[in-house]
Amino acid sequence: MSEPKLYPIHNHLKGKTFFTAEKYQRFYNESIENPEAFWAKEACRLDWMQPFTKVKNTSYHKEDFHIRWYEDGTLNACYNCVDRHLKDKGDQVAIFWEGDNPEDSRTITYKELHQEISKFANVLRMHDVHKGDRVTIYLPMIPEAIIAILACARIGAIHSVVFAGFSAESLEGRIFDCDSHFLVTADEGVRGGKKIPLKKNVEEALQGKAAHILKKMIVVKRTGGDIPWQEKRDFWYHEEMDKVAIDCPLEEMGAEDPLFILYTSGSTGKPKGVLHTTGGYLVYAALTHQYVFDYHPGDIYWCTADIGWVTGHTYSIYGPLANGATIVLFEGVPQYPDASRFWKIVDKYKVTIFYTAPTVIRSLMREGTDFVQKTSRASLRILGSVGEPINPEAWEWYYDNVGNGRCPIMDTWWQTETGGILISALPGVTPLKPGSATFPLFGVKPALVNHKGQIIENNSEAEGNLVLLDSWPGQMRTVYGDQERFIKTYFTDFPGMYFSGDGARRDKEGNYWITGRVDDVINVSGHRLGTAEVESALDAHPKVVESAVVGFPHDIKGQGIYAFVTLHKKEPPSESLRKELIDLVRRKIGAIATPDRIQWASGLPKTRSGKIMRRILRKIAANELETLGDISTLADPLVVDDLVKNHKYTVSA
Ligand code: 6R9
Repeated sequence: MSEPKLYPIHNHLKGKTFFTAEKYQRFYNESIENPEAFWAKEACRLDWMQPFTKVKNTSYHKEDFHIRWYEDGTLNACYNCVDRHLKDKGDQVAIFWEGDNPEDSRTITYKELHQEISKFANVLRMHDVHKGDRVTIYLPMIPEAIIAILACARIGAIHSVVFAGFSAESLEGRIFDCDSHFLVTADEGVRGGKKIPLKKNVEEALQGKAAHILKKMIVVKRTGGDIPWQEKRDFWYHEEMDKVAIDCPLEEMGAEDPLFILYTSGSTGKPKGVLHTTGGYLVYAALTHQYVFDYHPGDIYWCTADIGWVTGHTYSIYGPLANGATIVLFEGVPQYPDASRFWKIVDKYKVTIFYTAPTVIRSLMREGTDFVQKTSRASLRILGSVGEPINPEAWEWYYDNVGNGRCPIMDTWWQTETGGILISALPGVTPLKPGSATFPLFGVKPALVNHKGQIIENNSEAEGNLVLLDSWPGQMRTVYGDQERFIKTYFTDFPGMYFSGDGARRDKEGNYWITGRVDDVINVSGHRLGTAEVESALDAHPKVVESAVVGFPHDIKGQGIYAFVTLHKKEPPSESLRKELIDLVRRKIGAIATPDRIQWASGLPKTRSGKIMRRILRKIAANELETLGDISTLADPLVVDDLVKNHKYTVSA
């Protein structure tokens, strides 16, 4: 591999950022040598009701497995994100909301946000929602989404946000899994000028096993479109908000009380309910938001992630609001009305910190630089990237065109499970290498291990499975309702360590380069999908015998979805069947899971013990037909000839 280009620290940032290289090193060493002292000090950034006396109490060992941070402290996350700012920042804008239509916007101050949250928290209580209850939130990117999330936090209810792009069936599974009696949705969402039938999806979700679980819902009127309605079960947001008082007392929460559940895909079975708790998560969210983005009062901060993903939780809501920031919340898409929309929003609100995903950058790159160049973007200071490895071409385009060569890019590596960023550059500290997430943050101890779980020598060049050797406060605590699955998924392949499921390389300076998932998870436009989920959707079609799904390199999405499908003998493949299968997957999971390619397969390559050899399928999907590797262990090696032949037709289809 050729040496990557190095981007030194910008002169204009020197002396102005929280950290210098020397200070980072000192802090990092302290955090590793004495985590107790480091995390005790850092927790003071929050307001606690009862101060904690214990800081870290964690063990990754099977016999005595536990993860607890600040366990005897109490606090309220909503208080920390809103109430405590009222004294000095009541009139400061908390949210600049920009609608899908450029003419729609709302400005909400901290004082107003506090009132709305308090009222909605009272609405929840009026409907019998209390501490520990699970509330499903299925909302588009409107202020009510943040209001609902923080209202749950205020009364100690556990929110489970379901991405508004997920289908009725995905929603049903998530309501069922966490036994959620209460839901908040909108009549319809609006994105790119199109309406999304949210309430209708909810109705459909309630046709099946979730029907007897969900008792009530609140509906925000966003478009006023026609929707199904059931008296006594469905309530309008605006009507309920008129019935309640403005004051809402806070629930005192233990640091280890659950804050939220967020479902994410793994390599096996149904999505897992990742559970985060209150104290450690919020300390970690606030710290990483402040340091990674060098956040200072006065910054206008915009993270484009949807609230349905973890980035939307930690870096659109909890982190920035805990730090008293002014945030931008955008309802729409980057290409509507045209491909300069993001940069127009940057200019309109004078955004200084901008955080997005590589797939967005690649899709805008395709539209050309004119759309960028016709805007100023002079306000920008720091750029961020998250969700998947950023390829150097996209990095350079982002850096040169969006940031005009003035703004460092923080390539941030983390996961739903980690709660916050673990590996990232820091402004003013790290020279940048396009495509590398660079160095670990404070308290984070990454290592690379071989397949036996042996650590590949520290601090030298290496490649292997990315693990973390010790706990950090933002770490997930369990899979909701399934502690065994939690331990099995993350702490069993390599005992005594947290296994991320990612592979990585470390260069001789110690920079980490994430190479992607090493399990059966694919990353489509920065969103995680388990191949097993897509397969089980395809297999549900009566004409399908079995299927195997793999990722393949995709110019815009990073990875595309390639499905090999075997039909019953008497069923001929057809264009209409291909469409039916695509529709089926969209209906069962959502549009993000749409297969890009479906290849008809007379058989799948299996070992004699019946295991599908995905390695071979990945090669075929990627069109690397010359390097299929050893196929002699297959039960029927001839299957491969057939697949290779058919691949040609699939790609040209
Ligand atoms: C935050 C988020 C996590 C997976 C993760 C990895 C990939 C995220 C990345 C990255 C390379 C980065 N990933 N950030 N890969 N460089 N900067 O995306 O959470 O949806 O749970 O996905 O995304 O593969 O394991 P989540």
